Amino acid sequence: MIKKRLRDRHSYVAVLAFILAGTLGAYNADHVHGAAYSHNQAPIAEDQGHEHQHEHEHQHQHEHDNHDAEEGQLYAEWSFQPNEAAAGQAIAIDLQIADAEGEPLQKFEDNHERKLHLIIVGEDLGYFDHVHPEYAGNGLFRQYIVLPEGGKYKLFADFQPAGYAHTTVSTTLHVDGEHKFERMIEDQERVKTTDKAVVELAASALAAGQESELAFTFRHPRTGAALTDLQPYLGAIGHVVIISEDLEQYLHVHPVNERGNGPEARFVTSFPAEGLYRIWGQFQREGETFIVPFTVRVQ
Ligand SMILES: [Cu+2]
Repeated sequence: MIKKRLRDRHSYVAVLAFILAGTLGAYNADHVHGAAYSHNQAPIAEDQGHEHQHEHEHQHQHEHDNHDAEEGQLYAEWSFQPNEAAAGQAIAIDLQIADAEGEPLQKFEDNHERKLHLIIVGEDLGYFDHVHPEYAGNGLFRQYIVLPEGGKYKLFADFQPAGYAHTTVSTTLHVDGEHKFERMIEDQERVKTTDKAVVELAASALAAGQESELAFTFRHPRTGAALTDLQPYLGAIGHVVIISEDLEQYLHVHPVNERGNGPEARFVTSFPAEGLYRIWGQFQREGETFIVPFTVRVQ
């Protein structure tokens, strides 16, 4: 068993990969090339993104959870079918979550209308997807995905079992197929255009360890008028996911002004280390969600 530690602000939660006896047969060592065994390498990202929001809204609950989590250990096992994943083919992702004794956890708190958020990114952070696996009961979440290209992907799942701290686990998935790696470059202009909105990002204090505010402003793609018709997506004006170029840092941030409709959505977070980061903002308008990626350098 491989043991890694999750560092939360108030607590340490050990996350261990555990292997269900019944699934051992599926993970033949000859197939390590595929997705198998990626549950053995589950580095845990610090879970800073949620904290700001919780500080404002759920402080008592959060402290209580952290207290409980001090004794709490989680086991998280990822598995994939088929073992040798290929571009363009359906892949079943299972994530089994259990307690320190290996008993499946039963109850998960809703966080922004979902029990578990799964983010899938390509190694060069070009590909991004945000999905919500179905809870099958007994601590098991399942998601089917089709990845368009080959290469290395990183998966981050964040969730909060009842009585535990908010937790992020991650793994790596290798997919057969062609892919051209494109190195990220910092945006010179922080303006992105989609068919739903022109989105401008203003970021203050892009310095490691400091509180940074990310303010997104929305204008109509044709008229340029300030938009005030953003719709709530998963219970908030928007959702922001931030991942470092080295894929080590994962932040899932919720807005300061949860209930707004535009023209601005503000988020507060803290980048844990310097370097390049990609920031994806997800918003909804006219019944459709849209995603805007930005690349910033943190000093
Ligand atoms: Cu989500």
